[in-house]
Amino acid sequence: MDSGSVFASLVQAPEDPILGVTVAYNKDPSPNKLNLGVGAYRTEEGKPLVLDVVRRAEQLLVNDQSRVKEYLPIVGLADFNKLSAKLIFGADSPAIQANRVATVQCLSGTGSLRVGAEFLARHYHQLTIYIPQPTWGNHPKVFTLAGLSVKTYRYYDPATRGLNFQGLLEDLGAATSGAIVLLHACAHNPTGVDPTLEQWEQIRQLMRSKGLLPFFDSAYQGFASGSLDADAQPVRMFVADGGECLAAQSYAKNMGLYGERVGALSIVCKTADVASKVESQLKLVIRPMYSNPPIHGASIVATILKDSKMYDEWTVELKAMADRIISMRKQLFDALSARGTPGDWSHIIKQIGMFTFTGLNGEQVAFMTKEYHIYMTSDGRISMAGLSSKTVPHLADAIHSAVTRMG
Ligand code: IK2
Repeated sequence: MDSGSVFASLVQAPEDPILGVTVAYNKDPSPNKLNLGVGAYRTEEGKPLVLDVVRRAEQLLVNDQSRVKEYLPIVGLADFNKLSAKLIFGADSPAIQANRVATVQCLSGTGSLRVGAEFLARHYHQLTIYIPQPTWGNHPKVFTLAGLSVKTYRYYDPATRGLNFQGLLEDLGAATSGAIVLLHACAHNPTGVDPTLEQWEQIRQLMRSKGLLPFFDSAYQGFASGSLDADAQPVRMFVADGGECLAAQSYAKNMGLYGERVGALSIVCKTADVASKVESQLKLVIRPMYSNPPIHGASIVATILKDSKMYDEWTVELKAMADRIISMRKQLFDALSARGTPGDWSHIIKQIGMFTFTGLNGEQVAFMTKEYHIYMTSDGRISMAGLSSKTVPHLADAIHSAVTRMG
């Protein structure tokens, strides 16, 4: 009984649409259950993966007796910040060379987006941010709570299961001049559909001509193509033109550091003087929010990024994760073809990154969960990284059954 509690009038809040899938999965006693909800990498054996290079970096850190547990500065670990900027903007980035980039360590991708949004709400003249339709479910909440006003631009075309490029250009073309635009740097979540480099170039020209401010969300660098440099190309195109932009980076997926909460926010400015002022204001955003960021995850990342041998090892392990996901796409596509499942499933092999946006509707998803114990978000997104050769047939059976019985 909660009567007498000062919180008695509270209503039970719903579970998060993505993380709530894992909560439901954990409660299911079925031995055949499969969690394809949250975007978290699993091995062929269905186990979470800690990269070998991460284990080695941690060992080095533990063995180093000179290391202490003092507070980091408000902006985080200096080495980590420099190396993170290099990772996304490129080692030879003119913006870095000219000290025009302010980088602060934040709590993974989400924290970087939130700090960036709070900064913009305080200091940018336009409070409107355009986000793609659809997008990662947390985006509108992060931006709204930071004080920005969220609008959407067309992105995905359900008919082609590809990019609605015309719609995107029209919506950004009609956007309020100076507005902020959230762009997924690569491996768009949830659709797995990215613009081509030629399309990125058109987006860049349009945005610069209207003075729209790009805010890149880079949660999957290396996961789209398997190459860290190739996946950063869209961001680097925007930096190369000398204009300003923001970028939020996460090491959750590409280094498998999910629970370490390690990421960075960079703001590329026109001059070093402005970048220095921006950094000083970012500190005022961060200090009352969480004071300063945690030390362990950032130390792992810095250890790996500054040692060329460890960096190379990381790229090999990252490519192996990306390749396993690509092979899951092929296996699922082949399994559906073998079953003669009605419909065109070629988008499974065309889409990139961690997710396939299957096109299954909410009813079909609910059926698959009830009858096959397969857990996924109700928008029909499946995390390909949660799949293995052993579980592909079970998923293909479930999709086949859902489509033929509830099509
Ligand atoms: N931005 C995007 C586009 C993301 O996909 C994520 C991670 N989402 O993962 C959960 C899921 O969709 O299944 C983030 C930002 C933030 O990730 P983090 O804060 O873990 O770095």
